[in-house]
Amino acid sequence: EPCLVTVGEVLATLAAPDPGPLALGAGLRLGIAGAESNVAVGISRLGGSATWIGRVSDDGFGELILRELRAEGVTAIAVRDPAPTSLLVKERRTSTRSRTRYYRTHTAGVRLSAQDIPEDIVAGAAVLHVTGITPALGEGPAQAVRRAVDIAAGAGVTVSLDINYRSLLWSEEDARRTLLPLLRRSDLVFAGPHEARLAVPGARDPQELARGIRDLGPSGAVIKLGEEGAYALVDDQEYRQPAVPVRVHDSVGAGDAFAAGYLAELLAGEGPEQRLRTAALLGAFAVSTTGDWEGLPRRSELGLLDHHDDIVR
Ligand code: KDG
Repeated sequence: EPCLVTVGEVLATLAAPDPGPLALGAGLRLGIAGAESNVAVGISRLGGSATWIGRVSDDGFGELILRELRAEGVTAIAVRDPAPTSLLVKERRTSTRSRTRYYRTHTAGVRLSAQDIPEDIVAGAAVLHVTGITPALGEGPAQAVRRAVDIAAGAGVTVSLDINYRSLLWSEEDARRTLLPLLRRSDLVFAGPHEARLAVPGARDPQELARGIRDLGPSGAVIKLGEEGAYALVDDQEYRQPAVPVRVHDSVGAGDAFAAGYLAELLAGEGPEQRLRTAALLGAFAVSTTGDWEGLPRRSELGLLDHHDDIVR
């Protein structure tokens, strides 16, 4: 069975369910999230096979992470580490404005190193998916991602990169310097327009951005345009995918969901049109539900957003 392998960090999330300042003693809901594990869960929900590689603390949050991944059918190849789990705190400052903060120094996930990457697992995958978040976590995680890409490229495994720029983690200059060499060795790149401009500074529109990425090496470039859908250039063919209209509830995780939909269909042997349709649907599920991955659909639920009535009876 074709499998996707991904490398990254899973964090424990502490999210305020109600709007208002944390300083007033908000209640916090405990969960887990991570760009790469979000993708793995999305693929697994759609019936695909996904393996996540990373470091997991031996604390209670680490146990939660392993239980959740197992419950979602994701194979976790976890190096256990005595350091604590990283935290992502989500404050809902007002009903429409959220603020996030990372507590991510000296934690297990950021101690990931190149030795943690099992060669046989990566070389045996159909797709290796990485994001620009993990290389931002430090030299060890950056080397781990480079090692995974080295193994995959050497074994003819399709390499997928979501640029996923996080300004809280590093500067655009540092991101460009670290991610460009990875991008050049990728087969497929996902990026928003701003992220794509890190690699193709002069480009003005999605077409130019995608062509610019293609000219750096990848045969597939998918530019995510939010409410305007997506523009893709795959093997020199252009594709335009409209977004699925939904009421936005929590937009975090939309990009990961989009990548999961695209990659699940790639694993299933579908062409770019079907990949982009499922990608747009998963993005819509992610933004119209709470949490990064919790609301993602099973295959049998993909038609749910086609219903025009609010309640399916
Ligand atoms: O893409 C969503 C991620 O931002 C979130 O799950 C946490 O991986 C994460 C990060 O480092 O921002």
